[in-house]
Amino acid sequence: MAISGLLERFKKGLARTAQLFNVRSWFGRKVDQSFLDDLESRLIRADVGVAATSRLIDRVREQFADKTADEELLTFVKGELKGLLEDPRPGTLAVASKRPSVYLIAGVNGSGKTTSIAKLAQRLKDQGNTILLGACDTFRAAAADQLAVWADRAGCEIVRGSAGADPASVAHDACQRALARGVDVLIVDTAGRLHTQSHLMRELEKIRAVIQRLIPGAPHEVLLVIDATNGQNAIRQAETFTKSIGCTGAILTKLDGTAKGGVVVAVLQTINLPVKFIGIGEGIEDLQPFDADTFVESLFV
Ligand SMILES: Nc1nc2c(ncn2[C@@H]2O[C@H](COP(=O)(O)OP(=O)(O)OP(=O)(O)O)[C@@H](O)[C@H]2O)c(=O)[nH]1
Ligand SMILES: [Mg+2]
Repeated sequence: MAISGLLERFKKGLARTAQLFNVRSWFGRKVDQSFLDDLESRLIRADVGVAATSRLIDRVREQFADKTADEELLTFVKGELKGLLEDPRPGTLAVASKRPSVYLIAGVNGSGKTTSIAKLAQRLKDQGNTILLGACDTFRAAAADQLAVWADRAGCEIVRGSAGADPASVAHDACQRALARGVDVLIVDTAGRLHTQSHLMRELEKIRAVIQRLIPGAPHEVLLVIDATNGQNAIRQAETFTKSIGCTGAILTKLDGTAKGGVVVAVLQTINLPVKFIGIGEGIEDLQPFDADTFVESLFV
């Protein structure tokens, strides 16, 4: 996608958070305590997180105290936010040296796992990969059906078990099928679970262990799907998931439905998880690779 097209898509998806960052309306104001309080409250409401917010406010105070807010201040704030989002790890998905690359997807109920998998499958297929989906959400009968509809649309195969089957056994079958078919990518869907449900967290660890045993080096990514509308609560959930199954990255969904887009900063700063993709709408095109520059630019319109 052309850069300007991507920026437009980000802008549209992030419009609700951007409302909080309408800095141009502050141009001409004196950078005094009331200005800093205002900026601070906006950053907090956008769920940037307390630690990152107070650091940013201190930096603005140092540089701009008693000056007049202008384009220079805007550039400074953008630069600081980009700095907070800087990450040496690649924003792209790890690719196995030997097929298949396996991506395990986890997260709390309704966070957007299955639809994000559909969007991801379509994206990877469009890039020329063959894809197999593993429907390890055997908790709800409808879950595998939902994934099957998406698999059909994207034209990829799916491995599913009977309702109530052991999800790890479905993961086992999916890995074997992926190896037998020589597909490029296996994406494994799992049932939503609360981070506090320890037996369900253990089930996830078992799925992971099965994948690891059958395919050396796998899973190549363990992606935590986080509903951005949960803001700071999502951070606490993410910490537990990361401890339990060693997440390698996050997919932050539903950014279009919230003003809490700053949670991207918190995910990176608090749980040190790179944001690989963001969901900015319900359409198949609305899962986009995260790009810190484009993200920050779209918050200041
Ligand atoms: N607006 C918006 N809606 C989204 C986004 N991602 C997912 N959704 C919606 O969120 C709802 C739940 O999505 P699912 O993919 O079923 O969530 P899930 O995590 O698989 O749910 P469980 O399997 O029940 O835990 C659906 O209505 C999706 O369309 C997004 O980026 N933006
Ligand atoms: Mg699901």
